[in-house]
Amino acid sequence: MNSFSNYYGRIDGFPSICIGINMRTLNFDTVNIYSGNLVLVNREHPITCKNNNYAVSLVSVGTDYPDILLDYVAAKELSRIRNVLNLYDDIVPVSGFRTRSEQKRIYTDSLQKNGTDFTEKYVALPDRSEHQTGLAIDLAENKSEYDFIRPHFPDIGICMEFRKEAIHYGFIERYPKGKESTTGIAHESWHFRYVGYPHSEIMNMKNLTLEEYIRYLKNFPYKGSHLKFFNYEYYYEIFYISLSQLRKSSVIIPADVSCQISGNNIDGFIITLRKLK
Ligand code: DAL
Ligand code: ZN
Repeated sequence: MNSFSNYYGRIDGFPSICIGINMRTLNFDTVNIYSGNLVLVNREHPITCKNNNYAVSLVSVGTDYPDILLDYVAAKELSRIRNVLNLYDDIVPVSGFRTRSEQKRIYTDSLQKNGTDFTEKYVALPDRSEHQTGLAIDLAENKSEYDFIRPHFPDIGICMEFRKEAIHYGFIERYPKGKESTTGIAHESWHFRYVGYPHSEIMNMKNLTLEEYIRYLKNFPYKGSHLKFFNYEYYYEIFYISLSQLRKSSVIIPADVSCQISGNNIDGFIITLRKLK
């Protein structure tokens, strides 16, 4: 298995990659605050979407599962994990993208079948489910029947290998044990969320849920010190800019770095810069 986690870390002395001569200005469309890998979707922060469905580029997670859809980048990274671990049918996808009406049906059915306590713990309300973003996938160990709401995905064997490897490809276990009061959802060992790299790595190192990470990133504003990270290949620099700050100033970055912008679905954007070492 390819593991290079020993090379990861924060680098405090490393010069900012925002120092440069050739610069470019980033353009923001404020409606994009509701989309991107790092959108926080939970009880307090529902999805904002048009026509009842969230705008996302979906593909199936594999030819064997034409009905299970995921955001195309998340699907690509998922298939890279499956290749690296030589996963064939050991782990199977159970549920990916859901429309609002699918989420509503799952919620209502569960209320009838399992009652309120169970449903509130394990099923998000319509528009409060990150399955509607196409960035979440439920997986099961391939052992005969599986439960749709709580698939079996244990902390041992191939499932544990997947859990560890997924971090290197932008996925996090979204509802960890011990963080139920932060996420508002019970421990779900089977639910993975694509947040992108290196965010998955940083969240794992710092033991942060998405709720906590989105708050943490506010310590790294555009006009302040940025969050720095590297691996064997790239330097990364991450910062946050609020909508109100964006109205007052534009964001200027070096011309020679690659850049990803994600809304946080609350009040601003997270910018991730990447440069070859
Ligand atoms: N099971 C997760 C919380 C959902 O329904 O989105
Ligand atoms: Zn799920």
